[in-house]
Amino acid sequence: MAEQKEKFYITTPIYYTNGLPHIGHTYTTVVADVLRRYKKMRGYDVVMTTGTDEHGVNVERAAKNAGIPESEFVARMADTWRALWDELGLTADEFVRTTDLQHVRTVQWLFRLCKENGYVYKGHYTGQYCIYDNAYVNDAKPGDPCPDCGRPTETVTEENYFFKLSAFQKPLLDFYRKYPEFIQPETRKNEIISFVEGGLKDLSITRTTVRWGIPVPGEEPHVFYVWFDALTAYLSAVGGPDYEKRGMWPADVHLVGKDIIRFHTVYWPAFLMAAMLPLPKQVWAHGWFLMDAAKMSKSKGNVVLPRPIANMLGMDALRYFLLREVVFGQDGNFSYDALVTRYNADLANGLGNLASRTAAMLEKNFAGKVPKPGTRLPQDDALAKEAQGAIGEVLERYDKLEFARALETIWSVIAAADKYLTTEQPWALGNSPEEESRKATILWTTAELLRIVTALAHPVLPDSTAKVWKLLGQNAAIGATPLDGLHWGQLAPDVTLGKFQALFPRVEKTETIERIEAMANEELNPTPAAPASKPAAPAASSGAAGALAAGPAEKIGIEDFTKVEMRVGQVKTAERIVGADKLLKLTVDIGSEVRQICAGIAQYYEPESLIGRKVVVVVNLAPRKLRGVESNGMIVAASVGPEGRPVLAGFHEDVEVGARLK
Ligand code: ME8
Repeated sequence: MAEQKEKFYITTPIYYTNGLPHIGHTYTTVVADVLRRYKKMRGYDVVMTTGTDEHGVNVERAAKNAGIPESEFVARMADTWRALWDELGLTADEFVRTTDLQHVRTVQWLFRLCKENGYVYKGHYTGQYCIYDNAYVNDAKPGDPCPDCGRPTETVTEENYFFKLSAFQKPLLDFYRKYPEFIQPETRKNEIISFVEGGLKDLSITRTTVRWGIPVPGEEPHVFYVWFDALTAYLSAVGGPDYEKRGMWPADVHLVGKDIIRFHTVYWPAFLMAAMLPLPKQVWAHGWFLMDAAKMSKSKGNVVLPRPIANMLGMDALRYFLLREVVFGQDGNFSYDALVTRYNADLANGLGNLASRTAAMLEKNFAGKVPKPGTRLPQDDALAKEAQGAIGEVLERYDKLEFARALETIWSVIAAADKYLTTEQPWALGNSPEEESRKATILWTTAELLRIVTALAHPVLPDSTAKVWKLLGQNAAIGATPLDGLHWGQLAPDVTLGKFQALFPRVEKTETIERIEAMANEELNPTPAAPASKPAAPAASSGAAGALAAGPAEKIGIEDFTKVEMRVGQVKTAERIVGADKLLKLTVDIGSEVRQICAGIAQYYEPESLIGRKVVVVVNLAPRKLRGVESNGMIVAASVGPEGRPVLAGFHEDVEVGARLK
């Protein structure tokens, strides 16, 4: 009889649908995917859930702005999120939407259980409310303005259902004590314990002022308020009221960012205790990826998108960077510079180089087959010992979600192999039987080491390790390789190697970053449709100077032309941007204001030569960031010659700064 596998249930937060996925959301989802792959390789029956949080005033508002019904708006957004995860290879087993019928039923069922057990009562909620935005303003005092529209808030009282959170202070503290591993990392645990020790207030869990939500049965117009609805998604994803049939609940780990830890470690266990349902085993709150030392947000214009990075360097590179760069649990800065540096150093030079060297040497010396090793020398044994020792260490680190350290260990084994090859110099050996035998031992040892690091790195680098696996002639799927059975010495001689496929070609940093940024800008501010209608005037901003399709552009009407607002500007200051060879940072007076604009002209214009010069500026272009520097507008230039040398547009007569071009 087949052995019953142990289950492992992982969740990511369900993400809000009023925005698009950025690197922060990608981070949590990547970690969930890594854990999912890892646990599978450890023999677990794994389910990973992600999804979308689709109710609330923000969605009501966004749908209204888009001029479509809420249901259509959220359906489109859910499709966008799901499609992006699929494109990035982050395929969850369950994708839960809070508008799914199963979820609606589960929320209503959980509410009924809490109510039947005496933990829900009707009361009145008083808060500051913005009648223009139809939203409560948390933490506002009477008279405070609405943070969104700035108009004064009003004090409003409405009937709500309340959850008796206050009754759970002691049960929660007892629970944290009994299960010390419930809140991770440790530092967050202390924070939550002192919050709960400070006393818990009952929680309003329904609203009558919100329309777009799950109705409280028989109690219309009450709808469930955000967290009672959202948290329940973890349960509805694996069966809802019938969770026992699926056998996945309770969750083994809820992965979340530190922003929402309180909801997961205080509200959620309290709701479940009230309903007498099993509690999740662990909540793991990681830190934030910051951009320019601030949390990413679309309104700040500092979001980093995953797709351009995946397109340029491959998704494996992004996964590796996210997990290797920052200790899981801590905050970290995102920088393209660091991303490309790691890519070249660790992936191109590290794993990629070891794989290609090994393949080339085996091809040349052993006709593309794994050789049979001869007599081992102490240095071969030492390397074997190091690789074997790493196996247990890496598994232990993955188990503790210490991804950076797991990768560090794997990469130290790769470094040891590089050193071994440099010392042993198999390429310098001749063709005598002794030397052939020595060569066979060295190359078998290297190939075996490569097999081990490949299996260990697979959860983080699924695509590239699958290629190395095939290269090593391993036919079984790498993802199904049991890590518990992995040990030194399993590489059978005589196996025919597969075809070598390049893994991580080295890239040039400046150019790569510029291309990633250009793709990101295009994704954030798409050029309006019509492929033939590339800008008619070559643009010197954003490093996109030149590169224009030469053919005739599609005709546009005057109304299209007048959409582009061009004005005479005068350059006030100009300087180079460190690390960006092609860009200059300018400040330009456009009459009404002085703008900062980046222009891709650094290779052709000395900054000093531009000061005082009158240029043509497209002033109504959405602001964007280039190499982390805000660019608010675009300078017009002709694109000359095959390399598209930018030549700035100018005037032969004196023109007034700020004059509009028509
Ligand atoms: O809070 N760095 O959804 P959300 C790291 N719908 N992680 C980040 C991040 C950053 N800069 N930005 C976002 C919600 N995240 C609720 C959740 S769950 C029942 C309901 C990740 O779209 C991180 O996991 O605002 C964070 O907790 C989550 O996205 C917030 O996603």
